[in-house]
Amino acid sequence: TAFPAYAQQASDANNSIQYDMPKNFTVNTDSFDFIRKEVMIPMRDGVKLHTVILIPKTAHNAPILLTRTPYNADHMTSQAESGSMASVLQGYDNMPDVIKEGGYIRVVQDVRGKYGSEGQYIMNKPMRGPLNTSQTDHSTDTWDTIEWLVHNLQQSNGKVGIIGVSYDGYTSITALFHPHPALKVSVPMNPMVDGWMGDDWFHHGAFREEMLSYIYNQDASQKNTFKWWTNSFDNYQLFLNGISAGAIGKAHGMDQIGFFRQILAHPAYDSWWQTQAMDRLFADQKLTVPTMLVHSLWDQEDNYGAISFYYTVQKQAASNPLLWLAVGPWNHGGEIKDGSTLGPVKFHSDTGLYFRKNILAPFLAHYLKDSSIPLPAHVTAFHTGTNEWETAPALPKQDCITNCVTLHLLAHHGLGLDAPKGEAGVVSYVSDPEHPVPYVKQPVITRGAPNSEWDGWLVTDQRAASSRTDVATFTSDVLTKAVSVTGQPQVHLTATTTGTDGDFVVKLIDVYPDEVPDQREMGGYQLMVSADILRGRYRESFEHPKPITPNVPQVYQMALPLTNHTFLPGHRIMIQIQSSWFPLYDRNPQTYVDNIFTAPPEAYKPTTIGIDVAGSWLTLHQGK
Ligand code: PG9
Repeated sequence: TAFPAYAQQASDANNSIQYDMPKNFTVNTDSFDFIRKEVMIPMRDGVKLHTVILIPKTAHNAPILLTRTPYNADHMTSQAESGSMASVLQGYDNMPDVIKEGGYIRVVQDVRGKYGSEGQYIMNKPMRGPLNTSQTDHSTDTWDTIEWLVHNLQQSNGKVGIIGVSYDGYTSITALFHPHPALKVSVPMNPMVDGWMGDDWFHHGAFREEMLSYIYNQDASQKNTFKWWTNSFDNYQLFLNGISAGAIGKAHGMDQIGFFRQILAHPAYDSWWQTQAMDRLFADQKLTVPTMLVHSLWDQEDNYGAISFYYTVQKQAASNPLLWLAVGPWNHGGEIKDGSTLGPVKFHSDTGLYFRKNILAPFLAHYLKDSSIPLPAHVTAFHTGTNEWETAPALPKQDCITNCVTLHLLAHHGLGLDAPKGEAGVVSYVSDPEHPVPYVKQPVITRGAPNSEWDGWLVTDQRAASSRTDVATFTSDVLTKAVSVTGQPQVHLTATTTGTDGDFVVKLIDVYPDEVPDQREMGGYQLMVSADILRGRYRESFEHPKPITPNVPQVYQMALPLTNHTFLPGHRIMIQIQSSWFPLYDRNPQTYVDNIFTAPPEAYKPTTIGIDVAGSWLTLHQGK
């Protein structure tokens, strides 16, 4: 026979049948430009973590780029049927241009309990402390992994960088707690930092119902075998029919999932959430590893974390020499892709490539390869509207004291840049939970499913909302000169409601001229540049919710996500206010109940909202 060894391996001694599959197939990698290894790295408690290592065949004295992920290390390192490292490393967390050109050894590890790793998965595993009295957390797992890598990869120079988007940005932050000495750099990109305050699970107390499918897929099984199902093509209908997020989760059997049960038990910002918010936890740590945070201006998932973590570290020292920030006009993780456009918005250059080539690559190379390579500026941010990169030694302070731009709401739906001239007035609308304001046009298709608008919804045209009677709009005159703003818009809203609870969504919008000759489809476009939601019961305390007294004016304050934008001459500035953003956020019944996750159908009642314009404004820093 032609292949006696294989034939023997694949046959059964007890009969004459020849089987097809060898016991261990060996890939012929002669023509590959890398060596692939799969190892089970032991942690201090004996649990072994599945780790994929790609080593360029030319590697000698090469640094290591590590990612720790719940998203399948095998899949993330085999994106193409190819023997080229740059081809197999496409996609999530992988910047093949940076990795290949830099000659890095690429290491991707499954976190505990996901895919090939042993142990138990916990969605947001608390760091060791009151909520985790075991001997391990993500920081110890990173430490143990780095210890193994630097002792077992002879081709390495003993220097490790950790990098990743979102969840893997969160694990890059956990690596900064008691870091291994070989960890020379961390790059948390769009990291999940505080799941209650402004990242994946809630924003200021409003629950992100669209994330139920994510929790189901990630947490029902180790290898995401069970996929979220729905009998409604339109999530708007699914979540409307299901009443509360708690009831919908239960109807999907999600009360079997520990993280879902925790969410139901912790609707407010209690110590359970506070003691796992990475920014709060890091407040009493010291940044000892050079770190570059990466933030996207239109991040549909984690538009809070990077900036909040940045300010936490900045508070420890006036200008921290080990802290960098890169901000670009991307969606969640968009910095690793072509960043020339986002939806219909054009930036006139590939901002993703610019970031990787001019900011990320030299930063990594400086600390991992050659300290003579110049470092980028501590803050590099893309300015939208004018479409230019800007650099600065630090971000402006969160609150604006001097050189501020204040946008005042005016009666009759106006918006003024100057202090209102004693103009009092109330703008009212009816918020009906039976007809909540959709966050994208229907049908609302599940995140990740074909034709879902999820990835780009923050740049969708807001005209669909401003034409509704339950969205209050305030619009400036046509601008005769540019208005440049930067920072986190600070919202100060004074409003009444006829209910005892209610949500307030505030959106800052750039209204394009009626005609845009070089891009006609942008004529009159309403581009949201920053927006967020506040659940009214938390207006005085995130930890201790309180009913609203009907018909008595109350102040609602929140900081919106970072913007860095110029409203150009010929454009108008708009603020939209509404009381639902559905089904991105679960509906507020508008009648105070102890736990909205279990609100009964009869609690959902229409209310009339009155915005007191004299007591309502939004403040930003003046931009460059
Ligand atoms: N935004 C996703 C996530 C991060 C952390 C926790 C849960 C979800 C992600 O893209 O990884």
